[in-house]
Amino acid sequence: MTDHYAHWTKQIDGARIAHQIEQLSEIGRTPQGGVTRLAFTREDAAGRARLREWMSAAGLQVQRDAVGNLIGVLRGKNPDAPILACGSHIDTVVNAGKYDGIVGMLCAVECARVIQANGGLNAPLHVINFAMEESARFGAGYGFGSRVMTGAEISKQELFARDRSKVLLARALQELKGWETGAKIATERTALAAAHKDIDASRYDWTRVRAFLELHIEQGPVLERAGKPLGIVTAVAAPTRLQIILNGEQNHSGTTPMPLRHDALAAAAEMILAVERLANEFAAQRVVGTVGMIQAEPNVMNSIPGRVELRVDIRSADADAKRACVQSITRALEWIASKRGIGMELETLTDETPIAFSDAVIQSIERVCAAQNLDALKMPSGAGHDAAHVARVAPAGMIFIPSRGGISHDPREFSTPTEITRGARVLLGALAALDSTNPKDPRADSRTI
Ligand code: HGY
Ligand code: MN
Ligand code: MN
Repeated sequence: MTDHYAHWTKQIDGARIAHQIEQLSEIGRTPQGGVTRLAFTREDAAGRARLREWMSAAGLQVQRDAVGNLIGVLRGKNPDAPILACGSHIDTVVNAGKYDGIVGMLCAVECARVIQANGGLNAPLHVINFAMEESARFGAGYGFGSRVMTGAEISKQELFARDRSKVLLARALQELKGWETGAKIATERTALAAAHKDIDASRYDWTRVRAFLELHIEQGPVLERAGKPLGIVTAVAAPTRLQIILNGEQNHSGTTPMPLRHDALAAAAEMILAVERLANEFAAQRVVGTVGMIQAEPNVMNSIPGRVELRVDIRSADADAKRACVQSITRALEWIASKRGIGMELETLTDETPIAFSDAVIQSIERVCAAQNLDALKMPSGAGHDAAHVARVAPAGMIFIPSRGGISHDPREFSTPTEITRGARVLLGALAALDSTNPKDPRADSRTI
């Protein structure tokens, strides 16, 4: 198969991308060698400032929407042609690796640089850095910036979410905006109204977009175990996230006989094991269940814990299996709470539907992989990505590169410069292929499962 775009893709400068990854990873470096650049913090602002410099240097006209999404624009030869878009995120979880989101974002900028150096595409190119992709700071749904851009409802409960320092999400949004634009920072009291106004102002018109592509590290072991150099993502698992508050009875740990106890932490322990057991029962449908957060009060050695808060993350690309598993888990938690005489408040923080990517975009990526003699594997994504939110409103697709040992959200996260450069070349090839006027319009078939 002829690689019509080889003259472009060989201009991808892998060394530049590798250098930028290292530079970005210095911002928010942790003692363990990881990176913590939580969304809307000073570290995030510093990382975004560095990214903006690279986007401008690549020839992109960078705009910032009111919630902080950065949109770099490269004019096309035909300004009225449907837009091609690509991008990812650069905010991180706590003590993260240096590749999650960052690889896709920097490779998108490098593609823009090569495209600009070669006179541009027929279509306008939009390179997007989505704000707050990670839910690590405020613990609700992931992909805040992409949900805002794609018109998803942002609940008051999410805007009122607080981080560990009790900062309101709505206020953190205003702080970043104040640092980056000089706008007056809203007070906590006025932050909610200001946030709603900024959200409404940040809806992006995806009807102008022909296709959106995101390159990302796999964050799992599938490609490495299959010995494949690349993944073409078919679907993205979606999370259902629960907040569980357990109200037992705080008491003296030395004087309270065992039969008289209502120990909220012991109940939580039984519930955590129930989540693991029941998720395992749906493992064949690739359901996963995790209790990643726990807070016990008063959290001292000689008091029986009276109150515990848990956060549960249940995911699958199979909507029916996920629903059945969530129902089983909910019943099990209710039974445990009742058996132990513990009060339980269960709140659904987010309940998203898995999505399938556009067949036309998947086929474009497949053709590019074949032209570049790459044996790619079609696979679902267990992790959530901004592209999953975009796929609800426009034809979208994703390209994966392998993660060493399948590790992610950890300082050991690693992909080689060769794998990263290979991913950038496929991303560039797919943008060029989608730019030509002849393929079937990808808008025809985006759908959810
Ligand atoms: O949670 C996720 O799947 C992603 O890392 N935001
Ligand atoms: Mn992540
Ligand atoms: Mn990511």
